Amino acid sequence: MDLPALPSVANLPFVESLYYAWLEDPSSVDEGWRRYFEALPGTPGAAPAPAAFAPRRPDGAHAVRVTAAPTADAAFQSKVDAMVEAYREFGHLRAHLDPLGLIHPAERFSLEAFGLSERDLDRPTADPGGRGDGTSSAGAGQALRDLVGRLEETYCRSIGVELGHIDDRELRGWLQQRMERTRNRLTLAPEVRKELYGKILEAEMLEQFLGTRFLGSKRFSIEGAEGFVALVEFLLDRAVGHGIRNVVIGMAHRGRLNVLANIVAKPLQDIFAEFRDTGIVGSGGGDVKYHLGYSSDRDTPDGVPFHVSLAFNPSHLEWIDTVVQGRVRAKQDRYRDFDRLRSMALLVHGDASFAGQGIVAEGLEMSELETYHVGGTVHVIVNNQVGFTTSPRDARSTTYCTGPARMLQIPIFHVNGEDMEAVAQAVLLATDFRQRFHRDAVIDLWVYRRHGHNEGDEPSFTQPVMYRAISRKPTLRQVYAEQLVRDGVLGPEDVQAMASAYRARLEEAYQASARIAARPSPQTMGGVWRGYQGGPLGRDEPPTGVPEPQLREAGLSLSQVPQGFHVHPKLARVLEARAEMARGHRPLDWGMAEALAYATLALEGTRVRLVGQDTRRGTFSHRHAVLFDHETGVPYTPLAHLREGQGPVEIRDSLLSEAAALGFEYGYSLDMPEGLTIWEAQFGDFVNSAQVLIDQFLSSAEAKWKRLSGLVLFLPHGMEGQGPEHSSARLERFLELSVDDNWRVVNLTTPAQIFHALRRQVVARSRKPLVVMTPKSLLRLPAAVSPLRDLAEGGFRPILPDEQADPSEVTRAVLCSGKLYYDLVAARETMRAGHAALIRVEELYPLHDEEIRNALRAYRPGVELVWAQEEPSNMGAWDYVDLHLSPRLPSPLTLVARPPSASPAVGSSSHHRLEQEQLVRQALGEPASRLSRVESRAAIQEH
Ligand SMILES: Cc1ncc(C[n+]2csc(CCOP(=O)(O)OP(=O)(O)O)c2C)c(N)n1
Ligand SMILES: [Mg+2]
Repeated sequence: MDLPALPSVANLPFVESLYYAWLEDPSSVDEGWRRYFEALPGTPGAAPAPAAFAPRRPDGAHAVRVTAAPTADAAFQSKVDAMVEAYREFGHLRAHLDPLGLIHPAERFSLEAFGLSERDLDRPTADPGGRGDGTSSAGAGQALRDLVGRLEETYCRSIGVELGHIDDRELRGWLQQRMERTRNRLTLAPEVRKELYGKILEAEMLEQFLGTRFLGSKRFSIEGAEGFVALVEFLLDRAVGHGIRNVVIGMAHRGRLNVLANIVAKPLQDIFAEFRDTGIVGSGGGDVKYHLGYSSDRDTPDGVPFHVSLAFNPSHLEWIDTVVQGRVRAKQDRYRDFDRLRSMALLVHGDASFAGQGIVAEGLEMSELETYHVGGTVHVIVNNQVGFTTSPRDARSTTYCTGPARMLQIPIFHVNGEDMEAVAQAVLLATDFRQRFHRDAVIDLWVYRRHGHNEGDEPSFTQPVMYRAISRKPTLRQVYAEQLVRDGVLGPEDVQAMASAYRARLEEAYQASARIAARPSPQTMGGVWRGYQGGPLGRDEPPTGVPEPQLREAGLSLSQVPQGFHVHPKLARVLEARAEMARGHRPLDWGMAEALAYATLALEGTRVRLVGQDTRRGTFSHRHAVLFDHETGVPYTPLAHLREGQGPVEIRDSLLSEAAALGFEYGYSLDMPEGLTIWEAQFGDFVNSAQVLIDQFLSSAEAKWKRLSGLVLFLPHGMEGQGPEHSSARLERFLELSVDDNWRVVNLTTPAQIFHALRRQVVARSRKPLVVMTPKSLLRLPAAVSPLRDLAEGGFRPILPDEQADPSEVTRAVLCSGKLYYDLVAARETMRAGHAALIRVEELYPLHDEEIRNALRAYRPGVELVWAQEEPSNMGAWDYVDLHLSPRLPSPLTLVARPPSASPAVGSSSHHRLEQEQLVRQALGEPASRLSRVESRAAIQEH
């Protein structure tokens, strides 16, 4: 008999009862259980005094621990055990975390609560670590009094640790042991204390310098949390010790300037020059100084450079999180760091943001998924106990601001930000935990905010009590200096000398900044970005065709599976069709052309990463990029097995998130310019869940931060009678944001076009995001196919002129984009409307007006011009086309569209069909019939 399930928290009582039954009479339990118990260490056959069962699963999932049947001493010990567990689980409530002393720790545990009393204090306790399960080390054989003292120190001093939510015993055991052995205290060497003090000093002095020299300028001071800068420094040192060679820091406003200057070594004079704000900003407009990123190399003992980047960020606080993680994943992939131990993300959060912004929870949920794994992220919350003017009681429902992190099997260290030894211990535990278990860890740094939210803000309007306490507090620099002098680490003259030296640096940089005439431009085109370009896009299309023999070979490998693989019967036909397409016996559909784009790029060595909801199969079942053995369920990705040495191909399903998921892929594209990185929405309608990524990053990163991205967005779009929420990717919004060649927006009609558009993303030297309105019904439309030849020749075609219409008959030229074209072609056929030419605008941005005019030259002058779209007239491309294309056409452009509407589509599919028929008739210039919800109006020609 197989075991019903491995022991887990859920079935522990059941397993224990079986165990005792087995001890009494081995034959009373099933054979499977018998074998299991017999195999346990220390329990050979006969009944031993059971200690504990070591964790049996390599992943450390729940192991069983069974204690002996109670005796007099055992009864005492079990009370002690209960007390130990209480300290481990609830000790954090009693920790002294608040440097302001306004939040009072909970009452001390009473011995009586555990059935113990003062009289027991000198009784020896058993070593909880002696159980052999490696889960405890609270102290060997010590008296209860000493044990309580040790637990108080470990769990209730300046570090409160949350472990109660971790049900994986290996993780818990490791953490407990690390903390209990050391009493959660780290003795720092004098040089380290001095180094930490140096950072605290720099943090405070920089803020004060900025505050006096640039009075009233916003800088989102870190004062009150100066220990944070020392924490980051200590963490980076620790990271170097672990062999980490890349850290990407993501953080919002608070303390960014300090991290820029004192951690990533952005030259002080450049920062000051930005404060002086003289001169005109360069192209794009740039961004405020506290949003800019910077990176630099640090020296390491082994001479291998250690690269630290602070990512740029928009004001939107936590939205940078998964962008940073995506960057780290790309670095890990590039350097083949598959253990994900040499590059690390450090995310710095605000207390209010961490609790309030849902993207945090999305990001945490991603952390253990193979698609998004980065080997664990260290999170630091600069918990100044306020968000702008909002107090914690209005900012969250959870006990701590770290509440969302409790869903993961990771430790949360709450630490008093004024106890530097405790801060260092928390950093040590967090980084060691990350390196050891490849999981996230959270440090909640309890500090305060010395001033208002920004420097012009008066905080005592809303937090009078807190600010009275703050005004009485000496700075951490003062407190720590006194401590170090008291401990003989520094002399008073050293303290003075360190301050003078930094003041001199500040002064010198300030003078130098006066000589900087132009605002420094961000340096972003180095490293892996060398050779790529942003700025204006040429209108010449690079050749992206691939010779037919190569297409054929790639196509045939796509239709093959390994020996013994059981293909789903329905997919066998799909694979056969693909083979026929590859042989040129049948034209290519969209799915095949898309797959060939990936395959040919991979064969050229390009890395391909495509992630989205249900992307492996494809929402519309067109892709089947990953096949599942019909018998075993084992997946197989033909694209990843084209030949030795090909570029890696990752096609993965995302978690059900748009915001965090898109952020991650965007981040990936920032560090993988040579790859093809694609994020796919389930339906384009859902992309607005990630609107911040579109507005703040994709469309404007080049303008603000000079950071390029070649990310592709697949957004299924088209009116197909599926109702208001399954019709529109809001093309109009992308077009509204289109300017200065900031990206490309396409709405394609043929398989060859997606093939070339995807290849162009890699083949071209320019890197711009590509927004693709992808098809739904076209995936299966027999007319929407391309011959293999079209993939072999030429490149992407922004405009597809009408190759069927007889120019001499044409009196009306209909410009359109996307799937409506096929409806128009079919109607033209049935209605014998040969007078209408159909010109497809495949790339809407950048606009190819010259090519459109060229296409129109085939027809007689004065031909009637129509823009036809299936979207309501207040949506789709019309406003954009009217504004940017109409003035560049030889005659007025008339609109045919659905009438303006608050929602993108009707909720009835038959109503949709009627509307569509009507729309098509009108576009072709046929009289409208009864039902006229379709709008036709002339655009006002401006010239
Ligand atoms: C998405 C978003 N909403 C609101 C704001 C405005 N805002 C900026 S900082 C802030 C408070 C943040 O508090 P917290 O996370 O605790 O960070 P702190 O400023 O205290 O360091 C708010 C509400 C913003 N920048 N972005
Ligand atoms: Mg805050």
